[in-house]
Amino acid sequence: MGEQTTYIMIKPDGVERGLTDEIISRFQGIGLRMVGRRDLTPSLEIAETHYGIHKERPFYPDLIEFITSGPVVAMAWRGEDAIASSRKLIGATNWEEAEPGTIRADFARSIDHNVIHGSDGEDTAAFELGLWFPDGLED
Ligand code: IDP
Ligand code: MG
Repeated sequence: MGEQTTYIMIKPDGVERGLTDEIISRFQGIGLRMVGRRDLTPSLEIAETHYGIHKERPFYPDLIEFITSGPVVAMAWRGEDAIASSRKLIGATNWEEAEPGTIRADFARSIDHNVIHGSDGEDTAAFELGLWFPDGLED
């Protein structure tokens, strides 16, 4: 599989509920290392670029409003099979369908406020890392 870097973001609900340290320790627990972190409230522009793929979906306006509503923790995590193993750790989009022990099963309480984002493939990871970390990542 090889080493990959993926884009992970703790959404405003996760930050507000004080879940940042717990979530970071879960990523460390699957053997990944953090190679970038920015704490910021996303601008409308970065939010719309990040979620542009969902522009035609009915939930898009609420999604943009939510993701720009407060601070997020934008992170880059690197390691063996980082993209798929992160998605597995995060769990399904709908928390009611997420595997027990995943971050969303444990903490999310609605499909729209589901605590965390993770890139879903190599192309989206590259796109999202470039968007949120325009100055690059640590080695
Ligand atoms: P993902 O975050 O698991 O990759 P996506 O399908 O890429 O899920 O959707 C992006 C985000 O949009 C979700 O994490 C969730 O916050 C929101 N979302 C997705 N589907 C719905 C829906 O049916 N209703 C409300 N919000 C949704
Ligand atoms: Mg997605």
